[in-house]
Amino acid sequence: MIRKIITYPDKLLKKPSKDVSKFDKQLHTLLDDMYETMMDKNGIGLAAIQIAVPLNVLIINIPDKDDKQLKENLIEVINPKILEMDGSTVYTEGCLSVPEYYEDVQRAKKIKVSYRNRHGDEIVTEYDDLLSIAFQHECDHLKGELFIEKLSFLKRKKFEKEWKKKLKGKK
Ligand code: Y12
Ligand code: CO
Repeated sequence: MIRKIITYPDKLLKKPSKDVSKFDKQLHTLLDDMYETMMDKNGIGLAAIQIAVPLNVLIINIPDKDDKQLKENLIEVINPKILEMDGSTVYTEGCLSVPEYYEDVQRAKKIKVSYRNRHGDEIVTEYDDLLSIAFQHECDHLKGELFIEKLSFLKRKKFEKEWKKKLKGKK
C-alpha cells in the first residue's frame, strides 16, 4: 500500500524513532509499504518516520550503472548503528519530505555499520560513495534530523524564505 509522505515542517519529522523489537508480519508490511511508497515517488531512500511511523527502519535502493533501480539492490535496514566514519564528501541531496529542494551537504565518504534485516539477522558491513551518503541521510531521519539542518546559516535562511513562499502559494 502506498502511504502518505509527511513533509517539512511537519513536527513528526523531528521525533526520534525507537528500535524494532519484533521481526514479524507487521514489520514486513511496513517494509513493503515503504518500498511501494518510495518507488511511487521516484525516491532512492526512505525512513519510516517519513510515513509517520517512528521506528528505526529505513530502506535504500540506489540505481545501478545503467540507472536501473533493481529490487535485488534494495537494502532494508532495521535498528542501524554507524560504527565508524571515514573521509569526507559533498553531494547535492534531495529528500521526499522536502520536495523540489536540493542542496550540497558534506558527509563521511565511508562508513562501517551494523543493522538487522527483516528476519532479525545482524549485518555488519561497510558502505562508501552514494550508499554511504544515503545511509547517513536516512539515519539522520531516525534521529529526527533533516538535511536542511546541515546547511549554512545563510542557505538555511534562504531556504526558509523560499519554503514559506511555496507553502503560501499552495493555499
Ligand atoms: C543521496 C542523497 C539523499 C538521499 C536520500 C533519499 N532521497 C530521495 O530519495 C529523494 C528523492 C526525490 C525525488 C523527487 O522526485 C519526485 O518526487 C517525483 C524529488 O522531486 C520533487 O520533489 C519534485 C525530490 C527528491 C539518498 C542519496
Ligand atoms: Co530524506
